[in-house]
Amino acid sequence: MDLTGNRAVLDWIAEMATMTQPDQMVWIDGSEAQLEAIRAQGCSTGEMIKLSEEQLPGCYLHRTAPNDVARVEDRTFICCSREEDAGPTNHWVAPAEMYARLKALYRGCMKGRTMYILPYSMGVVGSPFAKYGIELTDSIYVVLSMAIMTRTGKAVLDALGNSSDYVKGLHSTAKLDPENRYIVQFPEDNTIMSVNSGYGGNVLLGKKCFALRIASFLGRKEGWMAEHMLILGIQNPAGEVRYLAAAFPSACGKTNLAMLIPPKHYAEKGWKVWCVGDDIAWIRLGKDGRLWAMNPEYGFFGVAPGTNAKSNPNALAATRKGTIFTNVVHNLDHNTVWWEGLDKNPPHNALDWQGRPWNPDTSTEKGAHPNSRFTAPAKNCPCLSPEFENPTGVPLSAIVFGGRRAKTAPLVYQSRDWEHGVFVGSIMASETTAAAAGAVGVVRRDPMAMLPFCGYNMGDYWQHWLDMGEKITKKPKIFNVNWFRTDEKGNFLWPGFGENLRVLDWIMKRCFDEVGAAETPIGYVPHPEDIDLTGCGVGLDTLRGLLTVDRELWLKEAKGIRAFYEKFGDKVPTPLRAELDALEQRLAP
Ligand code: OXD
Ligand code: MN
Repeated sequence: MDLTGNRAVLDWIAEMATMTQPDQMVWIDGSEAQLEAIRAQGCSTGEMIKLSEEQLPGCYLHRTAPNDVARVEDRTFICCSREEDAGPTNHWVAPAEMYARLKALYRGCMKGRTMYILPYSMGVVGSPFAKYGIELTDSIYVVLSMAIMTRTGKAVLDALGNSSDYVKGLHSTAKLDPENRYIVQFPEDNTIMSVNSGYGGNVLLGKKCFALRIASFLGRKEGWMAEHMLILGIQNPAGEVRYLAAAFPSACGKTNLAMLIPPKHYAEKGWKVWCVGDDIAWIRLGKDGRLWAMNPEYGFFGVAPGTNAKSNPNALAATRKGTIFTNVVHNLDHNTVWWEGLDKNPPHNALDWQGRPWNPDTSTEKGAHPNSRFTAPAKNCPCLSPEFENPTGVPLSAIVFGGRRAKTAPLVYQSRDWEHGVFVGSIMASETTAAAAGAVGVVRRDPMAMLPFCGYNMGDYWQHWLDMGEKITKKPKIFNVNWFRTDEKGNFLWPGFGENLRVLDWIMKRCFDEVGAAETPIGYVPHPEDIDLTGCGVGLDTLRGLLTVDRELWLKEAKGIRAFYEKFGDKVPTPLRAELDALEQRLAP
């Protein structure tokens, strides 16, 4: 029986079913009983493996095809009518041509399969900030993962009513053919089409496809922002909680920062840190003139390797129940999971991420895929903010950008004002590490960490940031952090992890005019004595070194920025070009 009488919804589903020809269609109502039946169904085919109910209650293991283990940026498209609206950093094909290409791939692809109809909400159902989507999929893994990552079920359809304001998503694993894998956003049609993949980032359509690519497009149109940012609440000993949102490129410790554990010295004084979100922030202008951020998701899709009781005990705790693990090691003795960096006791009776016998002593390959993942309910996280379900989100005092730079960026600096802050976000960059394929130390620009996620021209996106700035009367202050400065031998100078709270403490004090700063050509840096170093093992001299701004390096950096901006031609907003000129002038000897 249909779960809605909404004509627009029913007509679209009928059209998709005519194209894909599923054997049967199942509406996901969001009930635990239905999800449990689907889990059992997944286990009966081997798609899901039930893990030890004693050690990992309600947890499952899933494996993707070996050729399908990550997001595929070269097969991800923004299909709007005009190519220039997608911009030079997105792949583009004219919508009609792409629809035709996809139609050929979808035709009959669900024969012999079930089409699941999954209504979901990004944000609290019924909130004025929430947006709704329906994902049609032939994958049980997708249904069960979306039920963790989003608020799912009939309540969403009830809230949608007869409105046609929802995002249409069609996903099929089809033949898992990498040559015909497509992740396509049609922002002008509120439509997402994903085919030939089963990997989370490509198929959990609420996440990157909707909550960033489509939502960033909608945000520009409607006057709000969809950002690739964590949201964090920092509670000081007075009990006051101040919030920030932060964007980092991958491999910069974003999830760890989102669930930071205060160092002993801070914990003893009564500091607490609350996670509102680990990946995506929808940010709106409140009636009070402040920016308000909410996390549209309901779970965490985190990288497993390296997650352990020391690096991120909160993330680990979140994975101890109701979690789906993908592409990790299966410990056959205990029917549990393991990954590199979990602990020093790899299982000896085990299967690797591809389901092959694996022995840590003799296998030359890693047991878990480096991009193996967990899909965990946010509610499991011990430091989840009490404001997580607040329909309007939390007020932002600071916006933080970051990257991995060995020498150039200081530990922290504050932008001069909003426009300069937008400039700082637009020049975000990380140096490649040995962990990724390719040359080490190459600077990759990733403005606002949105390069693969901006649903329109990046130049227009920067302009949107500037336009928002015009409207915000109580602007958050904008900062840049770099936890990764090294000495001559390549050793990290800053301990990172929980100790980063010392920097966030300074950032918050700046936002409330509680501390001074020193002006440099790139912005304001702390007076070293204003960062509390008690018990972190870093001396004042090292901190001084961490805060230096090397003019030569920055002049070189400015050249790199100029070359990067060239890509966007006259789409680069004039105020950002002016910021670059002004930076060069301030750096001039
Ligand atoms: C993610 C990503 O998976 O940014 O969150 O790639
Ligand atoms: Mn992300």
